[in-house]
Amino acid sequence: MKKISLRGTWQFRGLHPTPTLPRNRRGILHWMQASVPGTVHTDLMRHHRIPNPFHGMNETEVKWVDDLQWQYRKSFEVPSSFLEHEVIELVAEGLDTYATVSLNGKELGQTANMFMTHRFDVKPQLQRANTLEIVFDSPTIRAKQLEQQHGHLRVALQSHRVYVRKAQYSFGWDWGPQLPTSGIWRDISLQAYSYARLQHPFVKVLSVADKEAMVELSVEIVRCSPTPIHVRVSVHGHGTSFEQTIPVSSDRMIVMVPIIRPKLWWPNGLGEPSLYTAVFSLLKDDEEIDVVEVPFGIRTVRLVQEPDHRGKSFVFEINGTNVFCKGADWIPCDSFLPRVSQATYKRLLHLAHHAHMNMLRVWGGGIYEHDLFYHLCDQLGLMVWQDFMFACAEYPEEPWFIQQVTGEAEQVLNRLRNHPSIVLWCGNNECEWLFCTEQPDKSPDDMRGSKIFRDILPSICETLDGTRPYWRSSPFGEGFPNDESNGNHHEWIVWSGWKDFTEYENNDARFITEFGFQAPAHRRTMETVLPPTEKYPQSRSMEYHNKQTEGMERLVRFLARHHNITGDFDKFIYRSQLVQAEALKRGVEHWRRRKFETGGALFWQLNDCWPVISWSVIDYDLRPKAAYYYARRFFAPVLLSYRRVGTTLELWLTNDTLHRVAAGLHVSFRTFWGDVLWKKSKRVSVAPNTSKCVAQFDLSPFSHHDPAVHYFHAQLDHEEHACEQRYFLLEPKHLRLPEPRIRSRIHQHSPGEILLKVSTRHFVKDVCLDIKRGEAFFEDNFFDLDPRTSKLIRVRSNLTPGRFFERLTISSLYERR
Ligand code: BMA
Repeated sequence: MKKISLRGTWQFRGLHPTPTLPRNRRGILHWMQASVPGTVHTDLMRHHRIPNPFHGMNETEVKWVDDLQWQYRKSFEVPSSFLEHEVIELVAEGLDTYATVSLNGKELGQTANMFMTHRFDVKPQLQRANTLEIVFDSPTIRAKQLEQQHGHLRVALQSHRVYVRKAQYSFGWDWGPQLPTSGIWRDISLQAYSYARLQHPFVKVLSVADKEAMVELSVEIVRCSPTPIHVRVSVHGHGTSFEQTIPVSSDRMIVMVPIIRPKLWWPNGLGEPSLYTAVFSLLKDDEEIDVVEVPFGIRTVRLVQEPDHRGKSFVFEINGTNVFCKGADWIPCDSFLPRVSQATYKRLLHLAHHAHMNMLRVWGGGIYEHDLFYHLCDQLGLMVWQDFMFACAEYPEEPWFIQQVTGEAEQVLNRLRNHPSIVLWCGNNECEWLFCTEQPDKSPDDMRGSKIFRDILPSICETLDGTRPYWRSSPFGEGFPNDESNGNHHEWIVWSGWKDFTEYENNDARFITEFGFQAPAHRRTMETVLPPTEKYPQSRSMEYHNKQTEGMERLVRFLARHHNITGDFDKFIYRSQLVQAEALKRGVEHWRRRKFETGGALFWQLNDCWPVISWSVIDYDLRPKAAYYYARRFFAPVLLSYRRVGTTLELWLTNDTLHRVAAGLHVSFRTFWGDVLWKKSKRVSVAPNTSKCVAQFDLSPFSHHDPAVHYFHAQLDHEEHACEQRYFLLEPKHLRLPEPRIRSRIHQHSPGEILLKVSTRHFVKDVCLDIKRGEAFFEDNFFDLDPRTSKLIRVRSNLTPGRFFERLTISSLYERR
């Protein structure tokens, strides 16, 4: 197969001015240079025809953009040899969304689904010199027309969005701006072949045992001539080397391949995510005319739902082992998708891996992610809970819509089913839950669109995959969709329902796919979008960068509950981040103690699509918030945690490893100045993959000590999984912390890496390392330091040690009284 890329420089212009087009913007009706893949908004920004919509409140000023029609065109030449192929197609991997595609003045077709790849036959039209033209209709106007025609459905946020097969968050979400884009958002090329091409390769693992795994390899052959051809199939990796060549006699070819002593794919923390490679080659007289390479993994997945005293369990079993799922929800990385770089995917997923996560949920209001996302998840052992792209609404059931959804789902399955990381297909985000909350007397089946999630999607998953479970919605279960006794659960009483995070400890749900707490982005990230006079907590622009109704009010309420309120910008950000961090910690520690009564805890949300105050733990500029570093500790394979029951303090040890953990546990009661008033040590031991209470003691004897200056400290002495945990008797705002005297020095350095040593005389809480300018990634941060201790922190930075040290700032929680 031959390919000519059509990426790069195009031209674009607006068509048919609408009343909303500002007078001084009429210049956009003339041709300008465009960049493909791209969006209208990013092209307009490059020409200074719109301001950066992320900045200040500019979002409101670019509203006219999505009311217009936009025309894109590219002129190009193709070599005559290319024209000789029997089949020539234009392959658009992503058109956002309502596009009319024409080549040399002849219409090739129209599209209405940004999630699909579109192929157009261009053989009759293609010449040496060509002009390709794509006109995009306004997604907003088209959607509103459809809504008028077919009726208003129950929808959270903008109701017309459900009529468009377009990323739903682009119409605005409670963490994202309203920027419905248009454009050629993924790759576009001409593809030509003679004889045949390959499509839809599938490596299906049929059985797995220690001695042998049986794998079925199949591929479809699209033929355009009867010339004899062959397919060569090979499999490599971990000592396996298989190859077979067979003549093509039908449009689908299947080979069974036994893999001896298979190296299994394991989630992060439980083993290596081993991968094999399958290669399918199409041969005509020994010449390779097409080839596809498929990395794959060998693993089993089962969603265990067994009746028990409380309802039904909800546990992922991978390779026969129950796995407690730890991770977060994933949203699109930008409002303008084509500018998300490979580096961004790598960075975010490596951060998730570094924080001991083993599962991410690709949330249904975004996109089916790029191949790179899934490849990285495969390589890093990050399991993926994959939603189909429907969120918080009823959806149309008209045949034209069902047809769109069917085509889309088939493509998704064909593209993604080879990834071992994907462990579950899920129908949608919160559709049934919202429906049943608003109408308690109705069942999920009464919801418009329910047949998509109940019948259509599961049957496509079964036909085209059949190797992993399908789940109707997140959340879903028997009875009420968000029931705690069975199925999965979203916990939003806390935060959105105004309840404080202590409430998590009363939630005994079986698998948590969402719960969360907001915090602002890093100061420097926020500053990129705040006008110079608005760098204070409650400025208009700052509040504008929180898309939840009463988001700022909640931030202030929970800040006041745990910390001293402050109008200082830095302190406000720092302390709100600490509240978020503590909130997630409380939730996860509780659910991990319940392992496997609860089968997993994924917090809302990992990342952001613009600089914002949101539930994310890594901001738009990829700077981790305090909660990220807390996550790295509360997701660690071995976790110590406290549980307070009346006046008893329990210490729990949660062991996610597949080995018994036996170690010394040392607990003490001390002052912030280092005096130890009481201590106790004992040997504790926890069986593999379990959690248990390993110590408990009565708090009453300690009650005569000043709670503002004393704390409990527990430490597990273990070679590989040492960990510690502190218990404070008061909220942070009421602690009387000593004035910090933190010392730091560079312990060691090598190119790109600095080892920083920080030490303290007195107790310091939530030490925050930062730099004023440039970039540095601190492998650990937002940690406590006990009196007379020090800590080594690895820092990745390209700054020279001198520069780094000059710019280093160290703060901690302390208020002069
Ligand atoms: C859930 C999610 C999202 C939302 C988040 C925060 O409802 O599924 O729709 O952004 O909570 O409110």
